[in-house]
Amino acid sequence: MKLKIIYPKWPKLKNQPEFHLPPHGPVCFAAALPPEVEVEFCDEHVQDLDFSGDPDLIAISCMLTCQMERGWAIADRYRQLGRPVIFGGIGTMLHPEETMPHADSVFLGEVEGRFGAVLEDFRRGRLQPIYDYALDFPDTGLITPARREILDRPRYNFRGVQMVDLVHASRGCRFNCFPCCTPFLGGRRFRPRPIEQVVAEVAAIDNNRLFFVDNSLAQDDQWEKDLFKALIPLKKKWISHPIKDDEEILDLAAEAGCWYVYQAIVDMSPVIAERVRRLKARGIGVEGTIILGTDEQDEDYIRRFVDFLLELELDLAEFTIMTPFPGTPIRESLLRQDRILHNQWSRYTCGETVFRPARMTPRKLDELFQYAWDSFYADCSIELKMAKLYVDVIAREKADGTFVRPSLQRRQKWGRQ
Ligand code: B12
Ligand code: SF4
Repeated sequence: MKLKIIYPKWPKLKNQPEFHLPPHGPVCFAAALPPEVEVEFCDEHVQDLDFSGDPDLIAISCMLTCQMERGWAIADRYRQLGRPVIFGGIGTMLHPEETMPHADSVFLGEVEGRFGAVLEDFRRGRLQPIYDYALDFPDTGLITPARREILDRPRYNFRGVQMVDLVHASRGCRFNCFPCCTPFLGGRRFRPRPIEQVVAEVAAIDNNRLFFVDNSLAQDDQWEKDLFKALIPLKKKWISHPIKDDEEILDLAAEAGCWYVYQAIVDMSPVIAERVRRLKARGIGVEGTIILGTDEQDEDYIRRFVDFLLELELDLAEFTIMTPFPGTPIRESLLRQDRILHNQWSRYTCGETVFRPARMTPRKLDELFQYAWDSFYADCSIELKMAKLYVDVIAREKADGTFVRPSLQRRQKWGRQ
């Protein structure tokens, strides 16, 4: 049986240089397929989608809300060509009713241990319109290493430098932050994978630089310490979402190769400033993720916030506009207050205002968003700041003997001259 997996293109934030990370949902989905399934993959960000060929089933994997409209258009075209289509992934879980008219089947939830039965239904001509496992989470021990070999990996580079490979050590999140749909999707319970399985997967990835896409590693102190201790011998360098702000855990993270973290900067408090200082004191870089447009922010606040961020000496800052995605607490609240301007999903990119802010007009928030990007990078461009992070990691790799020259890396890994 031939299955074609497609990752539709989404609109990128215009303030960031365009680079593409390898998608993680499709390669995890592929890993859960029975071995007899022949898999073809197209990531529209780096490959042209070819509608010819004779796949038996089209599987569309969507992660973002702003990806859905492209996913639906692709599905419509394939169905006109007589090819059946199934949808899955995070975006699909957030937009199931709207997806159903474009699909033969919609799969909601995590796929491990579940997809064999779906394929059996397909073979018998009994594919169900919906498979709803959204609140029924599989045992994380069933997660097998992602099938990264289906990616056209040389295409994931930024100006010749290979991008990080994505991996995850856990699912779910104990917290319920206002702009986030993760607890709605993955549940309010922390679900770690067995550490030995994570370490085996990480060790086998032929890339020294990784991104742990876990929601937040700061969920269970003992697990976090055990994970970092187990990673130390591998000498990998990695990026992650927040880690626990605890002296012992931070020391272990640094020793385990933590390169930089995405740290939400939610206010101008000394607590945040100290947290950033503790990370940087250990050589861990910090990319601040900053949401603009919350109800307490007015124009003056945002301008002072940008000054505060500059004083923090963050390595990078990513500004986004608060966006009421389905499944988030903030959407519920804005809906109750009738403050959502529209549901044109391809505009839900976090790069434009789609709601009525409390203390300014939508247009003013768009202007301040641009002001924040421009001011933060006025003295040093984002490209240069990114390059500095790479210079830093290369220095560390040279120090511990794990550095591979990019040209050599390409020859060794992909057999190209
Ligand atoms: C990795 C990631 C990214 C990467 C994506 C890299 C890439 N090439 O795709 C990067 C860093 C680029 C990214 C960017 C953004 N992201 Co993001 N990201 C994530 C993150 C952390 C992990 C997603 C993931 O890989 N999960 C692990 C995989 C294994 O799970 P999965 O995809 O669900 O796949 C499983 C199943 O769904 C199923 N499955 C998957 N595909 C299919 C297909 C079929 C047919 C079937 C049957 C099953 C199936 O199988 C898998 C195994 O069970 C999530 C948060 C989270 N933890 O989910 C946010 C998340 C998806 N991102 C989010 C957001 C908001 C963004 C941004 C828009 C804003 C921002 N800066 O954060 C930007 C994009 C800005 C822009 N317009 O340019 C939101 C989604 C909001 C939304 N509704 O659109 C999330 C949920 C985080 C949140 N805070 O709420 N992100
Ligand atoms: S923002 Fe991070 S910590 Fe908060 S609910 Fe989302 S995943 Fe969990």
